[in-house]
Amino acid sequence: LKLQSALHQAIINNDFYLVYQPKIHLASGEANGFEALIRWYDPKLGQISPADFIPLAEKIGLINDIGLWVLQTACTQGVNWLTQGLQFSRISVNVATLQLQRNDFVDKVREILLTTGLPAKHLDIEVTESCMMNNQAAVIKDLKQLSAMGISISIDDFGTGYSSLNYLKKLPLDTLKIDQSFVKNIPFDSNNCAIAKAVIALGHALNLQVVAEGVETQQQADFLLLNECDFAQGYLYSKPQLAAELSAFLIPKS
Ligand code: G
Ligand code: G
Ligand code: MN
Ligand code: NA
Repeated sequence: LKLQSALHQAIINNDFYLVYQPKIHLASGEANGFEALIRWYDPKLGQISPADFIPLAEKIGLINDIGLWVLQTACTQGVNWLTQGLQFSRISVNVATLQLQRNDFVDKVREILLTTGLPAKHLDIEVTESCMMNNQAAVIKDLKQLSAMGISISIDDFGTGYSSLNYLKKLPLDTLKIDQSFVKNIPFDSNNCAIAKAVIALGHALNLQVVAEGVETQQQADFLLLNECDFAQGYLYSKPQLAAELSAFLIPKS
């Protein structure tokens, strides 16, 4: 309950901020895109993880406001980088299932792109398998509209959800993200090695790009590159950081 009222207050006070984690192209070592991740620092409660407050925000009906703030802030950051002549392919924004399932979601995204001025080709949205739990047809239709606008769609935490592989052929996906639980202890965990290889092959067979999450060691990166994974994200390259700290990963336009 304390957290609940603090969360209400945090929205009013605008106590959130975003950090960004680069996605590294394994073959070239260059940063490609960035995933935006929300952070909340409360003066009394300290740093609260989104793993704790995002589910709460979903439960108490605040996820839409928070999610739109994230989208707006990430798009504004993207425009700032472009204005400074800093290149990146896309900024990825996590979209909660309840936010995606609202019938005004596509309109809101379109509005935010218009008001911030971020070209749709610089935006990626990350959805989870749970987005297919209810209103499948409506979600598919919305994602197709977003895709037609030029936004790319990533499936996050792949393999951890409730779903069958059914949605992989139904959704207009561009990227598949291997959940970090399957990247852990590669190359020593033979089950994870087998799963990672299979997911990379599956993604490529479906013409999707594959991102591995939670890459912490060079050995993991070597294994992933050898097995033709396209991109990697993780502490080996960078923890999620404030935009101002990411200049090493942003290439000035020549
Ligand atoms: O960044 P971190 O590992 O602390 O994130 C914990 C969880 O919170 C992850 O599942 C991540 O996807 C989720 N998360 C982080 N930022 C956002 C956000 O802006 N929106 C949503 N819906 N989830 C987020
Ligand atoms: O659910 P999602 O994949 O969006 O969550 C990503 C989360 O993983 C973020 O909260 C981020 O802070 C965390 N993260 C990013 N890189 C690493 C890493 O190399 N190791 C671990 N353990 N967590 C990571
Ligand atoms: Mn994510
Ligand atoms: Na994940």
